[in-house]
Amino acid sequence: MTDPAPSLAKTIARRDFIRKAASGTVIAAMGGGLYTISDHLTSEAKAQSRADGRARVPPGQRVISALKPMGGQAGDPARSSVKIKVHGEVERPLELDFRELLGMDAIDTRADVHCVTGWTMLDARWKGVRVKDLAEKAGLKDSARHVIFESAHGYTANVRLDEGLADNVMIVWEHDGRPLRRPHGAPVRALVPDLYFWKSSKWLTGIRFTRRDQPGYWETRGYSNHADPWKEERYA
Ligand SMILES: Nc1nc2c(c(=O)[nH]1)N[C@H]1C(S)=C(S)[C@@H](COP(=O)(O)O)O[C@H]1N2
Ligand SMILES: [Mo]
Repeated sequence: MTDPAPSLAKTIARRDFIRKAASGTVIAAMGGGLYTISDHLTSEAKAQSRADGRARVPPGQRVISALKPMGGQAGDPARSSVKIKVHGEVERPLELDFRELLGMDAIDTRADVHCVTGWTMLDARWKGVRVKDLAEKAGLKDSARHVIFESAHGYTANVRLDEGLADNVMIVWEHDGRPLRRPHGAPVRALVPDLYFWKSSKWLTGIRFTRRDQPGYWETRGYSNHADPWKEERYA
């Protein structure tokens, strides 16, 4: 999918969003950005369902106009220092630099994401590779049961293996046709769209497959171990 004028398309989309947002709109300026939460668009999207039959908007969520940077301790921003480890329960552990990632078949796709604080971003565009393909390349062992995303400064997020190998689970380096920005996890982050967004580790350094579950940063701080937005698994 190539977008001839991503910034223009984005401007139009933003204008359209704000026009349609009409009443019931909250404008919040944060980190220099403008985020519009729309009750109107939320109810519009709530009437939709996904291909898998689930509601387009999980319960308790409201639609926002752009990804909101939610913070965290950033890692090294240089693409030249990227080394993504794929390790643990695999036959052939990998250490992929940025060139090697680009050499794989990249996927350009759209996915909705859901933050536990209550915002949902619809149709966010992402480019990267599937965790499933990385697992296959590394020779995933039958003993693997969980996926642990590892990030700079010790942040981790745990995902059940079957959910980590879903088609829409990726590691990504572009958002909306542009290199991921640093607050959003550049150079490379995880993307697990169907679980609350804290599972999508930013500033990614590794993917570890394990036999045993290993609750991560937020999971050991009172948040749900599973984090299914449709079941509102927010807190443990
Ligand atoms: N390494 C790392 N990844 C992280 C976090 C973090 O603090 N550190 N925060 C998580 C949380 S709580 C959320 S909601 C999303 C926010 O992503 P965004 O800032 O791109 O919106 O990133 C997740 N990934
Ligand atoms: Mo979050």
